Amino acid sequence: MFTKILIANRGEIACRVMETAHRLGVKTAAVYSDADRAAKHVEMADEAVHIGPPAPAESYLLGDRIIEAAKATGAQAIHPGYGFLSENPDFVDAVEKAGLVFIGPSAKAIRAMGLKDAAKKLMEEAGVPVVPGYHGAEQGSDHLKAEAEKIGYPVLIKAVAGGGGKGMRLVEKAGDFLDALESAQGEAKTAFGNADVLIEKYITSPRHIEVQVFGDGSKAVHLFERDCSLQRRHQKVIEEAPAPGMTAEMREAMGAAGVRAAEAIGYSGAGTVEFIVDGSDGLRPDGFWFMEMNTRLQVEHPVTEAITGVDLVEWQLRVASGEALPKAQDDLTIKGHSFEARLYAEDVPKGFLPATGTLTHLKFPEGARADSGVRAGDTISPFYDPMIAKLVTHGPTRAIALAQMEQALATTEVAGSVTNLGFLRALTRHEGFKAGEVDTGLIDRNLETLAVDPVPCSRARSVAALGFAGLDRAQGDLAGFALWSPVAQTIQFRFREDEIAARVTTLSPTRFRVEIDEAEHQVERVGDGWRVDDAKVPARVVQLGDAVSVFWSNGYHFERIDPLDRDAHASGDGNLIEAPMPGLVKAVYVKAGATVSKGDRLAVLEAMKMEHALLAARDGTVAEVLAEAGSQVEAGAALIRLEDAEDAAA
Ligand code: MV4
Repeated sequence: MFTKILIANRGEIACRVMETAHRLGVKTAAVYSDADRAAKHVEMADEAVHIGPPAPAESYLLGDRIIEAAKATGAQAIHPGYGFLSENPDFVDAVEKAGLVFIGPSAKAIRAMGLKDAAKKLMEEAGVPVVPGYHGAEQGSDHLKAEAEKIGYPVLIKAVAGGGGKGMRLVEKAGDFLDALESAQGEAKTAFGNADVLIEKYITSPRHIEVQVFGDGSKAVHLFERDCSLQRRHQKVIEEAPAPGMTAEMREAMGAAGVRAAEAIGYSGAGTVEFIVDGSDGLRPDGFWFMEMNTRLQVEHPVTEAITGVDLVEWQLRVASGEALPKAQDDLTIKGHSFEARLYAEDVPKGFLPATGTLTHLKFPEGARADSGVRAGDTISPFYDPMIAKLVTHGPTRAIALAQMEQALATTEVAGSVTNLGFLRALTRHEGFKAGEVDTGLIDRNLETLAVDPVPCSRARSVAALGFAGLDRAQGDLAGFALWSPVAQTIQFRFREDEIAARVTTLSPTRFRVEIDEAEHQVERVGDGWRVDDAKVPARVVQLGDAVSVFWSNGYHFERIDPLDRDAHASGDGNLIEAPMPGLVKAVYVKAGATVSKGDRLAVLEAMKMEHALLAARDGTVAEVLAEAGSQVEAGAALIRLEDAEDAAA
């Protein structure tokens, strides 16, 4: 076994790898960017090396820097995690050239799976079922069209260098083929520098089922399947293992195909063979086809760990250091069912916009595994994936594991950023999902009901009012005396745009009457919990500065209204141009003193791979430019301040 490894990654996966390394007595070295100086993965590591500015291209993607860091710390091996350099064969070559071990497959195995057409051909030769279609070298449009004809419409055109749906076009009929081909080739050329495509029969109701494999460089075993069909725009949302509806026969066939795929390329370490499955008519042993192989440890590996009892990172370290595969196929069995939900800082009602913010309060549930790279007080920055945690449950049956997940989500507490918790919880309550009817279209078909953020009822608002009044916890003896008299106070606060006024009357040190909106509630503090109108309720109050969060199945976040501040708030006259989302300021077109008219372009923000023009909301004069081109800004950051032309003149 290694004595020290370097983890070429950040966030939850860096922490996950270190946890196992430390358990095995292996020392760890972390790398970090400027944005991660105080990050959890740096704190957890035995030592840490600074590698550059926040942008991944200047830090976590700098292979040579990272190899230098490994040598400087005396690490013998590098664990790449997922993303960043994990599937870069040139990095693997460089690691080995430096005399270090890459904890993962060979560069050759990664290259073999890099291009879809070559991978498909290889898999076909290895006896792995592939989607019927054309994946040859001849790329003339007439030839491709004839091949599409042979396959039969509808067909799917895919970029051979593609991934994640890029360069993919669905063609329903022959008349649309040439236009779709041209557009797919154009996108592929721009995105990957390679315009080649392949053509496949279109599977109309696909499920995504993947097989976890593990190789020693010649032999491989599989650790059964995961179902990752609950996706949105190719982003996985909830994964599970095993796959609902899987039969013993089909599992046997898919597992064997996964092992053949891994052995065909001399695979070493943890890998995943992705299959597309036709879910239109139940699962059949002849109804699955190879899509691609991911030559890394995947985000969703914990569900496999839960049902097999195997620590996949432990296996990675043992096999990379020269040990044999820890278990034979016959020694691997499935126990129970597991779900993973990906908790993100994102604004679901605004179209799943990535969010940023400082997590002023963070509490993970009991009874679930939480893999996280952040702690309370940490910031979700715009530089990296905004994942807060992966929550994983494991129960004896699918229904129990899903109920555990619903409970885990209902008792997860996050303040300081919007999250997808409500969306995840709505999914766990969806009848179709509960019945195991998973497919890749489920989320889009139900988006309207899944993506609404719940609004707190007057009972939750009453509890919030007590939080603002400081009555959510026991008062000191002296204060307690004063509160015995039935004093009343009025408290004003806000839920988003909604202004709330509550009248709180203290009936005893622990009992209150709250008049709020059109309602009146009796609220009583009982130990750490609450009774509202004589029913015990699972509410928790967290007060942070001028904010109160009530966690009651969902998290509701309220702000105090400062009466002195009201006027400033009320005058929303468009004086301040703010960043509508986190992003990069691409250009600023005005200087202080400039006269602008309503609708003028003042600046451009690049976010989510698109450019957003920021316009003047009214006529005026630029009082202040607060951002410069090239700077990274958070949502809500003030960029430009306007003032009335008269004010400026005065
Ligand atoms: C397909 C398909 C239907 N038929 N191939 C999407 C991403 C890329 N890895 C492959 N993808 C698909 N390939 C054929 N022949 C449907 C998809 C697809 C999909 C696949 C898995 C999970 C989610 C998906 C969402 C939309 C489309």
